[in-house]
Amino acid sequence: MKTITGLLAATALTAAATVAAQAETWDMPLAYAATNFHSETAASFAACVTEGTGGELEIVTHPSGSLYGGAEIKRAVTTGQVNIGERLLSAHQNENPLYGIDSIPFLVSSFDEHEALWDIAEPAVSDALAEDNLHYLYSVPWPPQGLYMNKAVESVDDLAGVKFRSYSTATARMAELTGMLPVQVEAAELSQALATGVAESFISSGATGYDRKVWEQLSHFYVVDAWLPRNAIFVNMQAWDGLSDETKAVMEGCAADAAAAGLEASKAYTQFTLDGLVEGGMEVGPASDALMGGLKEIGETMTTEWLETAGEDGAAIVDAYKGQ
Ligand code: PCA
Repeated sequence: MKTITGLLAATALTAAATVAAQAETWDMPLAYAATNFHSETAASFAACVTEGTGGELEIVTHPSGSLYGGAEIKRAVTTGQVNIGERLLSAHQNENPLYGIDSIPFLVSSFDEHEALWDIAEPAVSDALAEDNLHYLYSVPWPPQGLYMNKAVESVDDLAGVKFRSYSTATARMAELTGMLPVQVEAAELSQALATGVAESFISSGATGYDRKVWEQLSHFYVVDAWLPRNAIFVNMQAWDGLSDETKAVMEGCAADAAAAGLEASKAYTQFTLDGLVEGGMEVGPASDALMGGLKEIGETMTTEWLETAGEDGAAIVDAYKGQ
């Protein structure tokens, strides 16, 4: 009798311990504002996983760089300080040129072109992330990138000496080649950088200008469609390997839904935010032929530089895309 009671008690304890060990919470740092479509997509993804696992794995998002700033998120997930996060990949092009495949100037200018390139590039980028101890889950593009200024600009000559906020290797390089003065600033600190005069110009989507209400400091947005960079969501590799097959399947399903919903949200946010810039008082319109010509020339230099650093693997992706 004693033995049976003891056995039952032990079993109950083990069961309780198993439940306790299984119910986990993962913090998920995000760099962008809670109301941005990327953050909203990530919040839906997190809720989907929490619900799909019956609460065994709860994912809690932390937008606006409140847990880790954009620049720290990738390393925090690689090293396991957090198990999951979202990051703009092209900010890490200096670590691996493949992270900048989405920022080769004027290679793609529309969502459809961008998705065609990404379909080809995604497996290689996923492998690159695996080398950095990250399991790639999904990614979502930003709308096409245009030029924000505090004055009218007719040609690249007008850009000389302008203080420029960069967010990636490509944006910094473009600034250098146009004679601007780049300073790397996360979107979460963009309003402050503009208000204090640290920056007076930047390249980004209508989305980020809208999120940060940049009409308070800037006057012009030139539709340049230079590229569409992506935010990727990834999991620390050991954390991923430690999940049950059921949880992995839930995550993959939620990731596929999030990728599709995020793409649609990005498309919808494009015109909505350009309209918002106009409502805020900015002039939104195409760049002059002279400005576009100058930027495209610089884009060719940057394309050559990218191909040189990315080697055969990179060239194969670009060739496959162009050959379609
Ligand atoms: N917004 C992000 C990156 C690209 C974009 O459209 C930013 O400006 O930080």
